[in-house]
Amino acid sequence: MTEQKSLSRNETLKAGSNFLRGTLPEALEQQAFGGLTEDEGQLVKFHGMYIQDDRDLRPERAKRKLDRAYSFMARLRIPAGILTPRQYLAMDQLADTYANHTLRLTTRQTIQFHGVIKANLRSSLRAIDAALLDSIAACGDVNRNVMATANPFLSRAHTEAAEAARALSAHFLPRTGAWREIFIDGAAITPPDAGAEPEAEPIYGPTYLPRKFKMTVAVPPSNDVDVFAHDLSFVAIIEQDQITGYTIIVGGGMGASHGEPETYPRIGSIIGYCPAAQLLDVAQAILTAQRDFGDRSNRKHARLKYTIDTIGLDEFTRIVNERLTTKLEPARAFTFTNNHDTLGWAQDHDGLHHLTLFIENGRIQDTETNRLKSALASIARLPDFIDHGSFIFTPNQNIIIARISPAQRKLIETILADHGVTQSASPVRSTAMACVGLPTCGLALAESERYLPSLITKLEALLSTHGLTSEKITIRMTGCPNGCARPYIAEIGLVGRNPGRYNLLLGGAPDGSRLNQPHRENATEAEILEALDPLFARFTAERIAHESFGDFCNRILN
Ligand code: SRM
Ligand code: SF4
Repeated sequence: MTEQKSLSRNETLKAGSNFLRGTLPEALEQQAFGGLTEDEGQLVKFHGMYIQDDRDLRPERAKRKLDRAYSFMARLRIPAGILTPRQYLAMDQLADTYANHTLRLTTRQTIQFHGVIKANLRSSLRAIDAALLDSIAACGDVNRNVMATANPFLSRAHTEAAEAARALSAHFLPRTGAWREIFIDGAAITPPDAGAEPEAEPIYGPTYLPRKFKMTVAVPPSNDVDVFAHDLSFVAIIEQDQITGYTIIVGGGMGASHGEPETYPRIGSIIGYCPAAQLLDVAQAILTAQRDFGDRSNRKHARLKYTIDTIGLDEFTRIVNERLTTKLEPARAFTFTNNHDTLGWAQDHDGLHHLTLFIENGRIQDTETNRLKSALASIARLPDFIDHGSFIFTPNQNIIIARISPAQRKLIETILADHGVTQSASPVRSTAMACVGLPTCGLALAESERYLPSLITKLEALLSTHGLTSEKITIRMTGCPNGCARPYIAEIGLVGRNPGRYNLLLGGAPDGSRLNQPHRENATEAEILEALDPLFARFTAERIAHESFGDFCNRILN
């Protein structure tokens, strides 16, 4: 007899929430309290928002017996990361009017706003809606923002990949009207008319998925989306610049908890190939298999990676095939060269120019010396560009200013230079990523975004002493083991353990296809540099031709 486990609290919450409404409408009316209850905090995620507080202010406020300094983080849903300049300008404006004057590009090709107080939440969402954007399903137990290899304008295959990402996003969008009702219309929720069609979620059902679900579409040879880190990835198989089908990867995931070996990062497994026309059917078969077989009793064991490891990859593939009219074919081969962005200028077949601009850890803001936010807004407003250009967010937290006419290329360079925006980061800095971490992330154990730049400066100096200045080594840092900057597939991964201390992991592949391995635990900055110094020396002396640092570490340490 199989053991009957009790459902996790979130399952009961979802089931009783009237399709994700719960008490959110009432909560938004209560302005005296800037936060939400625990249950409301869980539900609001499905609508793309998190309740947070400024952790820098916690000690002082606690001393003064004040509530935490609550505010919301709002995350947009932007499949394939593409905005028009007008949409970008609306979001730039929103950051100033309702948020903390910054836009935060994420590792999933979208934007987050931080510091939105409850009184401004509806106005912010209405500004997002007016720009024909939304935050539906940007968080929560649903299909999240779908990524595609950046820049649909580079080739026909790239365009098709972005279209595939949009189709997947639309197909798996929750059908509940809760987002519009609560945040846009702001109407009090009334019970449905007796005669009205009852609301339904045809794909998800009333309890949605056991946990978040993430999809990507990749166009080789770029693995910028990191196909092996997500629940479901489609790798384009291309013939004559057209996507004919996809090799399918399932069960990747990064999240883990310190000291809990039953939680772990996992590299996705290849399970087959499907023709391009079968994309949505295959995605639905896989997502619904996870819906039906995922663990709904333990949220720490509820991602697809655990479902697959529990029932076995062959059995999972059998379940998926059972749900398809045409079975998966054997996987087709693909090759990735790297998982980072190629910064700088590129030209497309129409003679238009594209600038991939490095944004350190994805934070778009103005500082005294670098007025990046103003520069991007000025570029967005340029005549002609405003009507024909695009902004594309990359999975590596950078931005592509796309479809620039040859006449405007020089002008854009001048605008950037006049605003102090440098385009020359060192190789190691330009491929590095840090998650948000402190002060907004409630789960951070150590600094991340605010600290990585200064550590990179020290690593640049160290690399220079070993003659490795031009070496591209992927470094990714997170403030906790949840893995938001995908650190477990970096050549050098740094995972926050305690304030000022990180686990150092080494040996990821430069194309993102291999997990790195623990090298030092709970290390201070000095210990991290001390551990890397002799390895850089050995790398210089002992590397095999063209060997990357990640491959070298994997060879000598494991
Ligand atoms: Fe993440 C939770 C930020 C990409 C794995 N992530 C969070 C929260 C919402 C903290 C929370 O739950 O209270 C963070 C908000 C911080 C803040 O103040 O903004 C947060 N995650 C981010 C972003 C903004 C990091 C960044 O610097 O770009 C990324 C937003 C992506 C997006 O636009 O949707 C982000 N998170 C990721 C990724 C990478 C990816 O998706 O490609 C991962 C690893 C891949 C994966 O899912 O396995 C990731 N985030 C997590 C987890 C661990 C999930 C797990 O399976 O254990 C959590 C914690 C959780 O869900 O319980 C988490
Ligand atoms: Fe927060 Fe941890 Fe994600 Fe960083 S990795 S944003 S600290 S949850």
